[in-house]
Amino acid sequence: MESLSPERRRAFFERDAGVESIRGDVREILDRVRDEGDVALREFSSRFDGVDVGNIDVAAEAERAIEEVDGDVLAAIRTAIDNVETFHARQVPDDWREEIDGRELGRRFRPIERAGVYVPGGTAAYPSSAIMGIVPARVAGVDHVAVATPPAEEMNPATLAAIHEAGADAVYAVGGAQAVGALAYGTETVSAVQKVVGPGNKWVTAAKAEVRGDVEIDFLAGPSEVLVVADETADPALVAAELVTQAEHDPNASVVAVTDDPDLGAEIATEADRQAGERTREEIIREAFGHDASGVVVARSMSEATLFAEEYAAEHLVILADDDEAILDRIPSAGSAFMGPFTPVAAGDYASGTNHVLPTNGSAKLYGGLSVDSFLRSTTVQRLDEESLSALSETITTLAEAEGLDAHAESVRKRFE
Ligand code: HSO
Ligand code: ZN
Repeated sequence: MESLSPERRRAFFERDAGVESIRGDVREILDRVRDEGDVALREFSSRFDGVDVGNIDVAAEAERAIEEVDGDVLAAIRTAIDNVETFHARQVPDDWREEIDGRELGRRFRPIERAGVYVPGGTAAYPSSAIMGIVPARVAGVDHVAVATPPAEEMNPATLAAIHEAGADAVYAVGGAQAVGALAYGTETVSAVQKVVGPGNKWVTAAKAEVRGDVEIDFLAGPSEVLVVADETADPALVAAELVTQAEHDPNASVVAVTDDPDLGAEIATEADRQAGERTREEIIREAFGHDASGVVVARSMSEATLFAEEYAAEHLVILADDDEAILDRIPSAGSAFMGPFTPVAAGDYASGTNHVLPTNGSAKLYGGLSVDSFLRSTTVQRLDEESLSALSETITTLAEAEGLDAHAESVRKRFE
């Protein structure tokens, strides 16, 4: 990739979608929510969302939305919930106990008790994100699932209906950093949770980074990203469609195609520009295309393209290439992989069953997407008998004495007095 300057490499691989530079402002918002509760939520909703919020608790409105929402939309919501439930039910681990060298050892899984799900709003409505956050929590068995979503004069009935249908226990009209603060610290109306999950814009993402430590979070799921790895067999129109799709989410989205074929690269760029002009959210798409962490990269070989993809660690990895499984094998770091010409990211965004809450900004190097595991903790369990403890006593007492901890050694010896 001779054409990639060091600055461009940094833009791709150290992208942060504007999150770091707003951490200080976000901290101030969070502190005010912690100190002033509902008063601060109302003030921020009026300042940032332009809404004078009546009830912060909108559970009743969510229930009513079932009647108001279009029948087709409600049916699609229910199909998506079913598919997401089926896929996530496969993830529930069984408790186990096994005899290992005479010792009974095992692992037990239990849900956390209280989870908070952020459902984005803003320039688009996100009923699908409600499904992706709430369903895995419920499948895991979380007792209390609270949802926060931005307020509006008229809240989106599809989002509210999805929140209700997916099975939330509490619904609050609050968005942005202040919503994360409310879920993390609690207010008069919002009761605090143990873990805050969900995707969001840079404000929500920066807020999650700030509250991490006070509460658990899933991971940073900021503005959308897609990386398409394409060889000369790829249809440039499909590659471009994937770029345009994630770009329409957010001006801070990062959308990249990498290929070893310079002609294909040029066609993708032309086609993406053409398709952008056909979309209703053209302005957002062009802004996302315009920053340094988006673009078409021409590699010298597919193996170089694959190395680029691994280093990039995309939220969404699309592979449109002859040898797609071999390429995937060489890219351990990706939130979700979309294989072949009939697998648009939109399938996973809405309805195939996989989760669309995925790690961004390269955190796919460390994390997988939201799953049932995100809402579980585990306990190891053991039971030894006289024989199995005796077989280990020498090892334990030797190590205990090497650490200078003779009470540890003695606790073993006592069993055999
Ligand atoms: N692509 C987004 C999820 C989404 N797409 C919601 C459509 N609606 C997550 O990265
Ligand atoms: Zn999407």
